[in-house]
Amino acid sequence: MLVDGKWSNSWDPFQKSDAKGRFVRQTSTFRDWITPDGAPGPEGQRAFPAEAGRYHLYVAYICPWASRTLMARQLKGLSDVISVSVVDPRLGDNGWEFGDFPGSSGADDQIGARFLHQLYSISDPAVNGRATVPVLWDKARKTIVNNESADILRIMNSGFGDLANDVDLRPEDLVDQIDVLNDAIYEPFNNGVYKAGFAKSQEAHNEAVTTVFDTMDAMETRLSDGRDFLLGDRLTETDLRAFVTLIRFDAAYVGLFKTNRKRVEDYPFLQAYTKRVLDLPGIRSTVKIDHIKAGYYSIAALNPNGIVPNGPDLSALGL
Ligand SMILES: N[C@@H](CCC(=O)N[C@@H](CS)C(=O)NCC(=O)O)C(=O)O
Repeated sequence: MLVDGKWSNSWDPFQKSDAKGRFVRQTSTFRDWITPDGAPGPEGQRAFPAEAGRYHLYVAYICPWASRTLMARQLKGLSDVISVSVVDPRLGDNGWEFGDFPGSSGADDQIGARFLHQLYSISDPAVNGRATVPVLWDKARKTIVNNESADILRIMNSGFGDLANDVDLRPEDLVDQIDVLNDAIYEPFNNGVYKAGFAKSQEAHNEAVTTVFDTMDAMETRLSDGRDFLLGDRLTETDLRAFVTLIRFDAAYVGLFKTNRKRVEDYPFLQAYTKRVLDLPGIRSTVKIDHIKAGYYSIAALNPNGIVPNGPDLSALGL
């Protein structure tokens, strides 16, 4: 992690945990915004103007949070407006690295960084904390705009004006429902699988696994009335949030994080929903199962010998 802008090799590979052994995720550091004309963001955030070719997104295909920003970039028609770099899927002693794993982008073409943390310390020479993906980078000012995927999703949804299409992932009339359901999914499910996997006590693991499957059961029930998406017939940011965890579940979490009471494949409505979202235009390009497996199974704290399972068979999803 970064301490006063310097990379420290002694970062805790087991992630942070609280007194009861529960996994704790750190909060994001860079929270500026992008708006069509550079006027402040929706909550008064400092903002920079939308311009084609000015912003760059750093992602890892293994990371659900990075992947949801990649999905929004596709769905909003921003793939020619915002360029992308993909880091190697394996998180090493130096954090995320620009390397030559098949499907990664190779050398960094913005500042010639070897490691992602260099982008953080160039942006803030006194930065503290982990160097996480996704990162939304401003090529003009050579600095990070934002490293919080929830913000980046909203920036892409409404910050690029005419440079983006008019798909609305956060329609005004659904905002309240979106926020309620986002909360019902984030902690118990998106983060819940990590809490299950990185738990340092049986009690913390059991607690997390229960919230994971309670949330999956609730989503299955919600979808069983035949609706296409979680909030009805319109795709919203809530679907992107659910999808990124669902698509990793059988391939990685069931094995590595031990969330093996059931697989997504065992839930008929959730499985069909996962495929429906996967089949939306552009979305398959954001899902790389080889990166997901290589990345998660390289977490030495959970898998010391680094063995990557051969399966599972994901052909029902066309993967
Ligand atoms: N709040 C961040 C969390 C992102 C995050 O935790 N990314 C993970 C990968 S999934 C990461 O980069 N971890 C590197 C590390 O912890 O050192 C967001 O949603 O954008």
